[in-house]
Amino acid sequence: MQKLIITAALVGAEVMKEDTPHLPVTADEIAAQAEEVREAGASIVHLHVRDENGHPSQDRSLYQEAIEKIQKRTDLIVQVSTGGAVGMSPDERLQPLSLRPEMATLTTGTVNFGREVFMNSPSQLIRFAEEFERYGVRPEFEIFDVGMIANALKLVKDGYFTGHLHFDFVMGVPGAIPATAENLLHLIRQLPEGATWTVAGIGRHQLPMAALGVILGGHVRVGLEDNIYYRKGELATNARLVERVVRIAGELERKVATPDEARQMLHLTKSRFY
Ligand code: KMH
Ligand code: ZN
Repeated sequence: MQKLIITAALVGAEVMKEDTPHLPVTADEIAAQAEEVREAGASIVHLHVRDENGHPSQDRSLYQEAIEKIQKRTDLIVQVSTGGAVGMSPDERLQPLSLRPEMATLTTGTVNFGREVFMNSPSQLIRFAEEFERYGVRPEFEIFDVGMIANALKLVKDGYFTGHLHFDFVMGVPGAIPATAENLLHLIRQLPEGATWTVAGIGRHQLPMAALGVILGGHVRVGLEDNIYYRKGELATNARLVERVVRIAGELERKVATPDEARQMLHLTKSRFY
């Protein structure tokens, strides 16, 4: 099996400081936790940012500040979000792409998201794909439901993306694909030869889906964006969530990738802009 790539989703757009004091919201807090998860074994940081009130934002300069601080302290792959928060406009969501980050997420379909709808219409997908092409940013396709894989492969067929393909299965969002082993196997079977995948379980599904990712030869995403608990009733920190995945991988004799090893596996070119 390939070495395990661990992504730390440190912040997200839904969890607030009131939910957990461990959530990093300022650029300094984000960079400090990036350093902690790097030490714990993560090789990618999935990045959202917050404004001065702690609210989700896709502001280009806030991303720039956070990325510069992360890159001063770590060699992590920085993967910015183009998902942002539900209700944000495409223009708002696309802002961090112009920073030419090493990687960015691209959700390839519309999905119910709790009580709301996460909009990614077909015409919007083309607009997003054109912006990825324009800035030369490598995508991680965010797959919240099975049809989104076909949508991603259509963008590939239409020539928007070439080269290595990497997918993240986000499983267990209320309204989207349930986090079960059967569903994970079904998602994996849809992928083209040579593609890589990560699994991100939401809430209490984070731990079992991470274990399945390790066992099945995929990669794993954990972090407070997806789950704030270490176990029932006990709040987690980003570092502890990563440390636990490293321990599971160790018991199963799966080695953990460094950021540079992950770059090779995902065919990325290192980009640092400070
Ligand atoms: N916050 C969700 C609506 C991504 O980062 O690309 C979208 C999301 C996916 O978190
Ligand atoms: Zn995200």
